[in-house]
Amino acid sequence: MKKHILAAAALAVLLAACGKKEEAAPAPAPTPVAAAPAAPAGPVLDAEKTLNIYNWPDYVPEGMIAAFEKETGIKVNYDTFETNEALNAKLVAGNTGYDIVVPGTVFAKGQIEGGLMQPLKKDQIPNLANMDPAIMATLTKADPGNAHLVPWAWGFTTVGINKTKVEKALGGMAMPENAWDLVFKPEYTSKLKSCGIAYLDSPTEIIPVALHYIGKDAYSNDPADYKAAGDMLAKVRKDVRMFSSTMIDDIAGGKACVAIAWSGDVNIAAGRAKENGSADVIEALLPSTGALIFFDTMAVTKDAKHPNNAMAFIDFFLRPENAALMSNEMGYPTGNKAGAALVKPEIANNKTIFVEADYFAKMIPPSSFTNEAREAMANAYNAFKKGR
Ligand code: SPD
Repeated sequence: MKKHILAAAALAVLLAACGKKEEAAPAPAPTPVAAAPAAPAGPVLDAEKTLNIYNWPDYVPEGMIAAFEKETGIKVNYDTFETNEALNAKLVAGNTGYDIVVPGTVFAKGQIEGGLMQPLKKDQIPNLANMDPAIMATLTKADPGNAHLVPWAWGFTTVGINKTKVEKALGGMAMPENAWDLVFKPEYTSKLKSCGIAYLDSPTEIIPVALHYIGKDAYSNDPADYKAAGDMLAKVRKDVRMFSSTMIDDIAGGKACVAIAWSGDVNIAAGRAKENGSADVIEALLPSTGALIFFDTMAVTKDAKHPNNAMAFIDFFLRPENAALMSNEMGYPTGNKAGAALVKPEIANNKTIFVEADYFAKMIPPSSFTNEAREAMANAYNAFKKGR
């Protein structure tokens, strides 16, 4: 394009020169050469070429951070945390040293209200335009005006199984209609304990699914409901082999045959088991009463030392090809509409990644808990875990 403009300008000068010779007229004013369009401005970056990111494990495609570093010259320090509780404790303590963190919206709402995050500089994130407006509208419940949060991915908390091992352990007993029975109903857990039942090790992961199972609001803020959930959980406590922070490897490596786990992590475990030579079928189930949706979101901490580098990374991640890569490699759906269009057909058509509309309608959307409720929930969870 630039070449064409310059060529046209040169041609105009040449024609003007030719005309002057033929007509011997007074020299015309020199034809102005069209100015070349300004090169597009690069991203605004901080003087210190560093970016500190704190994210969940197994969530970033291989090579993505290196590609950002190569393009921008920014050195990324990338650390991981296993639970929302762990991230929240760091944020509340302050001076995290992190620029970008990736809380679930269940916690992010309180973190925004507590002034722990800074508003996005949206003019530095043009790729926000690629996001699915429906998802962004959903996020306004946690983040009015979409001022602070940008989705990394979404997914759901569900039951993951090693089908091969579960069928064997059930020994002819049919699979339940509601997959939550596999982890909450003594009739099933008493059989499945032989091949390993694993729960995510976090109060805000287990109590909400337990509440949902007993027919209560998964996001109840009422401690009496946690007591009811605790009573139900107590009946299966002896059958639970582990509370896991390394669920992918625990499923893939055969320590657990059934788990309360995150959808994409079960898909990663399936791939990892295959890579390790296992022929077992591992899958994320879609419980008949619904699974719990979560949104994990990028946010810039209030005391981020490299806020502009953070905005540049967010914009980089929101490029359609990068959002698609996240879904393709990590097995979680992207909330990036332009990116979703580039997802590989085998991922786009996997109903445990991009769930179908009729199942989506059954799923439980995220909400949030008060600080007091979270404390009561942690007490109920710890008592359950200790078997008291
Ligand atoms: N491997 C990535 C796991 C991300 C899980 N985030 C889940 C938050 C659910 N509340």
